[in-house]
Amino acid sequence: MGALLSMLRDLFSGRKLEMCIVGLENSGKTTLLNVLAQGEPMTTLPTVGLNLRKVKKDNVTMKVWDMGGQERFRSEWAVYAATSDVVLFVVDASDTEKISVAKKELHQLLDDKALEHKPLLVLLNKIDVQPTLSKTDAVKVLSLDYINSQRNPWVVIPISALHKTNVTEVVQWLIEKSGR
Ligand code: G3D
Repeated sequence: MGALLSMLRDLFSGRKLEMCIVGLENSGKTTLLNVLAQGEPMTTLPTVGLNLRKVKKDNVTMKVWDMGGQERFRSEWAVYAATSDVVLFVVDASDTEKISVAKKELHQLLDDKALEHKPLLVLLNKIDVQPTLSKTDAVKVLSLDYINSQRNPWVVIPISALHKTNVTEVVQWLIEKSGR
C-alpha cells in the first residue's frame, strides 16, 4: 500500500486530470472511486437525470456514471465526457451474463464524437471472484480489437477494487495520461 499512497500523492499534487469512470451498475465504480479518492467526500448530482458522482481532490476531478438504461441521457453525458481527459470503463469480470450489455454500452459510448481521442482504460474488476474472465477472453467478448486505437488508445487492466489488486497499475496509467 505504501507505493500506491505515494503514487496517489504524486498524481494529486502535480498535473490536472479529469477522468470519468463509467460502466454498468454494480461493476464496482464507487468502490474504485473510494480507493482512488482515499476518503474524500463525494458530491452527487441527481439533477441531470443520470447517476453522476463527483470527487475533486486537489488537481484531480473524478466523475462517475452508471450506464444502465440511461440512453436518453447520453447527450447530457457527452457534455461531461467532453471535459474529461480519460475514460475508465469498469466491467464486472465475474458477471458473464452482463458482459454483452457492457460491450454494447462501451461501443455505443465510443461512437460519441465527444470521446474521440480520449484514452480508454478498460478495467476488468472483481478478479478475486472465480471463475474470472481472462484478459484475452475480455478482449474477445468486449470486441476490443474493433476499437480504433488511433482514435481511442485503449488498455486493459484486471483489478479487484475491493482488495486493491493492481490499483497501482491504474494509478500509474493515470499518471502517464496526466502528462508526466
Ligand atoms: P457501482 O458503483 O459500479 O454500482 P459498487 O458498484 O462500487 O457499488 O460495487 C457493487 C458491489 O460490488 C459492492 O458489493 C462492492 O463491494 C462489490 N465489489 C466492488 N469491487 C469488487 C471487487 O473487486 N471484488 C468483489 N468481490 N466485489 C467487489 P455490495 O455487496 O456492497 O453490493
